[in-house]
Amino acid sequence: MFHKILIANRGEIAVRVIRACRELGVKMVSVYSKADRDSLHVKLADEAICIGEAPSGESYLNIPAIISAAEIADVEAIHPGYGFLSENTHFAEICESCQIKFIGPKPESIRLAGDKAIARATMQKGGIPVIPGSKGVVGDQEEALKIAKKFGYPVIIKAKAGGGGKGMKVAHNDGKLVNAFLTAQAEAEAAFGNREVYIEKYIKEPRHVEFQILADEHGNIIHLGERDCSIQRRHQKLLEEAPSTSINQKLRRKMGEVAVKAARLIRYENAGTVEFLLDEDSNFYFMEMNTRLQVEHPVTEMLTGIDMVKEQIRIAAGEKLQIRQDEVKWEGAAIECRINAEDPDNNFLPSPGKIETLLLPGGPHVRIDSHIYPGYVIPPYYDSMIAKLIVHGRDRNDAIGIMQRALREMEIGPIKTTISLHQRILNRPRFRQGKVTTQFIESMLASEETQVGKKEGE
Ligand code: MV4
Repeated sequence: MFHKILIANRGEIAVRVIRACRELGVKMVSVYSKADRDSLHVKLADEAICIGEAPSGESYLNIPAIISAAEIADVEAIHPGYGFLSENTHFAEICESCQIKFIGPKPESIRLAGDKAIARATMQKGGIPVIPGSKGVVGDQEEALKIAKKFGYPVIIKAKAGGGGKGMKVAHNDGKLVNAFLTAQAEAEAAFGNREVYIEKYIKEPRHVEFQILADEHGNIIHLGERDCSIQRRHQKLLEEAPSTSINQKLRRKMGEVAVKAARLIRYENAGTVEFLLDEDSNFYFMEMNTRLQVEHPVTEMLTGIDMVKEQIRIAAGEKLQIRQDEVKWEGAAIECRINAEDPDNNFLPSPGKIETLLLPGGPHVRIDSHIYPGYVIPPYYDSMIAKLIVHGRDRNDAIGIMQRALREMEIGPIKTTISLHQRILNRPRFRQGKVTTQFIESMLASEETQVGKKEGE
């Protein structure tokens, strides 16, 4: 096992990794920007090193500063958390060349998964179901029209270097396609410095079901089941749950096997997630592979009892997986609500500032992963997520009841948060029925607008 590792992140995930290190008896070093001096990840770590100014480009994305900190602190490994440098092939390579273990997959796996068109082609060649569409990059509008004719409208144009929904365009007919195609190329160029795009058949109202993978460096790969992440707004997940209401045990087994096979195809190591789209007829298609620990990993931890961050560190230290696939057991249901410092009643406007009131829920089956404390000032420079509230119940209804109780106990002020939004989600009949698709939030917000309009006599 490692003696000391560096955590190249901030906020709740840095705290989460510190906790795993502490329990493993591994010393840990935090890095922080000048805006994060008073952060919990600075207080809780064995050592902390300032790496730069507040903007993440000068700190949490500053590779020379992070590598210097790693050298000075004499660590053996770096945990990148999620976001920032966690899926940066170049960073993983630099760690390797400095003989610092990157706690994650090999650079080549990050590169293969990061290029969405290559990932798709690799999976298709390996027999993984992918959404019907172009073989690879579509070069011009004539080719785009041909592809659309072949697969039928609607189609979706996606950036090769994209992911997370950036630079996607849907087209419903030939007339709209050309403009959508050119716009997608221009947006891809602006966002990723790469104008290459590919085309797929558009799946209406899909569900987002992702499988958690663990892979050691000895060729053992297992899956820890799925998470349903359909409840998102503008590609930002808000609430995640497991098990998914849209798959049964038979489909779970099938999709799990496919996810493991997908991981094997890119020689995957460490923790990763295989994202699928599920259509109305329960057809599933590979969408993307995320080569990092995800925000919503606690949902899986609650169901399986496996500490995924400890597993990540053990794997990176060269240990073999201790759990076989047939030993993975899922119990009950878990839900995670992301508490963001945003105003859900004002277009999700960020709401940074000082936390004056803080009442956190507790009691049976309630978990909070957070870096906030009374008096903490949420800086305006970073992601607005300030806490994750995770509950575990005997079944889905039980979990919903516990979550409602926990949300009621929770008080954060005077800043605005998404607590009230989650209460609204949990009260929706469609949510109760488990009828969740990626359109859920949009339709909920739209129908609430009409309700308000009626009440106010508009
Ligand atoms: C799609 C799709 C429908 N059809 N691809 C969004 C994020 C990126 N990973 C891919 N995404 C989608 N790809 C086809 N062929 C719908 C989405 C999509 C979506 C997917 C998962 C979760 C939420 C979403 C919200 C809108 C669109």
